[in-house]
Amino acid sequence: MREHKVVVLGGMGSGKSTLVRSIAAGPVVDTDVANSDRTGADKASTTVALDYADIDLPNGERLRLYGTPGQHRFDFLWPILLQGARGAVLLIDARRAGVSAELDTYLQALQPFAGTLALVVAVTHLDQAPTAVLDAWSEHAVLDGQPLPLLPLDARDREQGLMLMDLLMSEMEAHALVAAHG
Ligand SMILES: Nc1nc2c(ncn2[C@@H]2O[C@H](COP(=O)(O)OP(=O)(O)OP(=O)(O)O)[C@@H](O)[C@H]2O)c(=O)[nH]1
Ligand SMILES: [Mg+2]
Repeated sequence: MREHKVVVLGGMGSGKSTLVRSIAAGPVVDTDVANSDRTGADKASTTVALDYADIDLPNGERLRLYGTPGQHRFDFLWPILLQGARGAVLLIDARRAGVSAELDTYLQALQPFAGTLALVVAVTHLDQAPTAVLDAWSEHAVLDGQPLPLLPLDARDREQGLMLMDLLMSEMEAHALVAAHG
């Protein structure tokens, strides 16, 4: 069986823990505590170390899925969690002001991983952001000069989560081919 380590990145409240739980549909390790940072995101709990789930996909492959904490004081953790990962999902909350700038910041930070990491951008909370402009944001979804897939996602929806993982795995395969053959 093939195993893939996949990391979920993104700001506070973008839906990282929710996505891990939706896809797992079973036991999940989480480290959520009561959220005292209501300016960061107005929700009851926040992740302080990681989310983790082992997932057997319908296609017979196994995912080791890691969600990162979104609070900036934990930024030091995500390069650690990215070690050995070949795929990552970046969640962007459509309700935030300055989505394009947020994308630029994340992708700049991910630049050192570009050679080994396949990346997909998923925009969440679109139902709560009537003025969202996906096309404009897509133009910012570029890593190492290559356009990245950017798609809408409701992190609560298991089917959408599984489709996202499917897409990520084809990106990982394409990445591996390029790495092997130049
Ligand atoms: N309406 C709506 N709610 C969503 C969507 N995606 C996720 N949510 C909700 O938004 C919240 C996201 O919370 P978490 O999953 O804890 O977010 P997180 O990214 O893990 O946050 P931190 O751990 O604090 O960094 C949950 O209440 C989800 O149910 C969406 O597309 N639409
Ligand atoms: Mg979380």
